[in-house]
Amino acid sequence: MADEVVLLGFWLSPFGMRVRIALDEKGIKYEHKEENLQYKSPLLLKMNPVHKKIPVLIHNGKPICESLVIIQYIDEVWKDTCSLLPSDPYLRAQARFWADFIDKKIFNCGRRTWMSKGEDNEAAKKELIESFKVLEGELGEKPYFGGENFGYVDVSLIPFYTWFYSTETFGNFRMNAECPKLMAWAERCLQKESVSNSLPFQQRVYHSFGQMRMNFGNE
Ligand code: GS8
Repeated sequence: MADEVVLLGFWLSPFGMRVRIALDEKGIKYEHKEENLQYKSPLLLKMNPVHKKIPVLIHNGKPICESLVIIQYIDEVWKDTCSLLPSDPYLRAQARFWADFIDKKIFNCGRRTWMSKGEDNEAAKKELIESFKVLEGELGEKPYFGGENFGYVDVSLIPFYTWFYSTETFGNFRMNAECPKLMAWAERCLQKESVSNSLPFQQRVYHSFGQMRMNFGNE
């Protein structure tokens, strides 16, 4: 029986983009259901009753929640195609460590940078650039975080490329000047169809973030 794969997502979510990229990398056919996060569907509330958040992958009727957990699940279930995580246990642990760093640092500092103003904005921007530089150190001279092949850490980080224009504009800095290696890595990732097909345009994201800033009274 063919697998039934459904993804509950939202176009602006970097976490949903991770799952789309992983599914595309593996060549898995799936149905994407766009959620309205203001009015969550009964299906989302049923499939993720704990956090009530997207993304949720529904595989043959069973839900898997949390983007990093979902990517690991996809990698374990569809093993015959490319591997996203390395097979060596130590390297797997390292890959998980960096994905966790991305969630804790890049997501949080990035959000604070495009959301805030004044002193908060300066502090968030500083921490964001420092975190990007840490990632540049980890990347080193490798084409991808996992080495020669696009893998788990790349999938975890590349959706934040869609935030670059917003963080640069609201944070008043230039990614090219601060983190040239990371920019080159991002351009490399964008050559992959799995990535370019899954990421919305930076300007569209910027427009949405601008509206959120207004709603929070930061404009
Ligand atoms: C984060 C998912 C998330 O924040 C993951 O999957 O990795 N740690 C989780 N989802 C957001 C949309 S993206 O900002 C969401 O569903 N928000 C709805 C809500 O908070 O009500």
